[in-house]
Amino acid sequence: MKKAVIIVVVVLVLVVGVTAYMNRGDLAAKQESQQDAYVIIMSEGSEVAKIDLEQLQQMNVVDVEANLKRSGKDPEKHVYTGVLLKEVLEEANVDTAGKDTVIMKAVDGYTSAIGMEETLQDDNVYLVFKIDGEPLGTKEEGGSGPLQVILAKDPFSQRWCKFVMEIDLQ
Ligand SMILES: Nc1nc2c(c(=O)[nH]1)N[C@H]1C(S)=C(S)[C@@H](COP(=O)(O)O)O[C@H]1N2
Ligand SMILES: [Mo]
Repeated sequence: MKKAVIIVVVVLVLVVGVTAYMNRGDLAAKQESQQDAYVIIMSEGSEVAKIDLEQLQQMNVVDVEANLKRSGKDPEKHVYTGVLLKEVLEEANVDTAGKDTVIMKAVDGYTSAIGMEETLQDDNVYLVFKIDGEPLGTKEEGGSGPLQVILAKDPFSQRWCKFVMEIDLQ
């Protein structure tokens, strides 16, 4: 009986240790994605591209006006600077055929989803890096970047993804 208890305790300690060790890697990767300002593009669970701020700045960069609607506050109009997500996917040679959802994951654990149809619209979903002409700033700096996904046509902004880290096509 005593032996069984010891075995259980040892197994639990190992599980906790291994989980902590694995999360440590995750955490390092998260911090790196924010420091180096890049987003990983996944397609059905595997990485297909990695886009950093420098590459993004070489693409078709545009200014877009959008409403930031925070809960309990009046909508605020801001000008965001970035690239249409559709064009980012094209530039990165990511195949969108047969995919119907775009899942975005952020460094704070926030996840939001947008339909592929919306994503393929010409003036709606953007991967942005500036607000009103200034860098978005990181989470630590009280910002919403370095990279963020916005939906310009959405009157609410809860599906926007601040501190975006991963974009997963499914
Ligand atoms: N990563 C991340 N993105 C996010 C959120 C969040 O908590 N984390 N909140 C969402 C909500 S509810 C809103 S209204 C907008 C603006 O959030 P803010 O008021 O925190 O700036 O961002 C959206 N995107
Ligand atoms: Mo919100």
